[in-house]
Amino acid sequence: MDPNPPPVRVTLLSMGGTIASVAPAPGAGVMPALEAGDLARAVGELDGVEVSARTVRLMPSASFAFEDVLALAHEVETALAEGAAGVVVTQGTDDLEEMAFALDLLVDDLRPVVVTGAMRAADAPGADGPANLRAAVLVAASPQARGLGALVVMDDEVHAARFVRKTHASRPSAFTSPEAGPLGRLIEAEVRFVTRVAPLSLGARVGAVPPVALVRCALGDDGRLVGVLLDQGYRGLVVEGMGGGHVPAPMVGPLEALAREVPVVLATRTGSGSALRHSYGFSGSEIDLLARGVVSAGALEGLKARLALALALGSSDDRALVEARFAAVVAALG
Ligand code: DAS
Repeated sequence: MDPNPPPVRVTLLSMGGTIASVAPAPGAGVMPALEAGDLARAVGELDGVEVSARTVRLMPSASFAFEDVLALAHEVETALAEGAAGVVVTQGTDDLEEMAFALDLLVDDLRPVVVTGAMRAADAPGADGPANLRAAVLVAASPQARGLGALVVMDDEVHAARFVRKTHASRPSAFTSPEAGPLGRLIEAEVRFVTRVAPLSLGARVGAVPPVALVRCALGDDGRLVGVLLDQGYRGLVVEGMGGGHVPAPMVGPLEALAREVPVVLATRTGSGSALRHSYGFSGSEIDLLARGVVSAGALEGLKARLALALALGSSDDRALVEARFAAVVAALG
């Protein structure tokens, strides 16, 4: 065995968010200000790991557009092509679960891509950013983290991008995987996995991503919003139905009309579990909607179903191919 193995190279790509935020003046609201190098310095030395840092964006995650998503995926691929053993992305936590899932679908590589952030600003007492980033670097450098798709590391837990959600507005433990639990944990700076998932990929290059709407249906909804989507330029819709995937009867007509023109996907608004396929037969039930050309999101929750559909639409103009790529992602989640 080599007594002095070369260091494991991890690339840190920073996008802004709370982990990079400080107050510009006493009492002012925090803003993204720290560069990737500042974040890397806060982590300190890690035995056997060499971190190189690059700032890609310095912005709140709520303002990311698909152009930012595709640019980040390109940066990740570049870092891997340059020989990194793994990549860590730091960003705001507001839509971190979406970015992580997009990277899962876009980056086709067995090496770990780990997304992290912070719930407390860099200048706050008990700031969680440095600890989260240190844990994320350890996971990105770990051979055990290979082949698991994109991962999210927060609060010493390792989550699969496909399952993780931000389920609290402010606690450092805001990230959970309601359906599956974390894949692993960090204990005494050691990465320990309790379960594994197979890698996931859209299997296609993605260009310009057209607008896809996400509509959560609610008691008394009459579907008038669905009726205007096409004129507003939307090229797909994910509807989060009640329970197993049910909508009020007046929404059925608008959904069927829209599904004749563009892909319409049915998810559940419950936050966990799968959209049903063959249990209920009333008007507005999942059986009724699927028979009218709506497509099931299966176990994909609304936000992730929207991403998968949007990226699939960005990969082709052929509707059948788009729906096949979307269905393959749904099938991979079981
Ligand atoms: N909510 C902040 C964060 O957790 C802001 C953001 O998402 O950019 O990072």
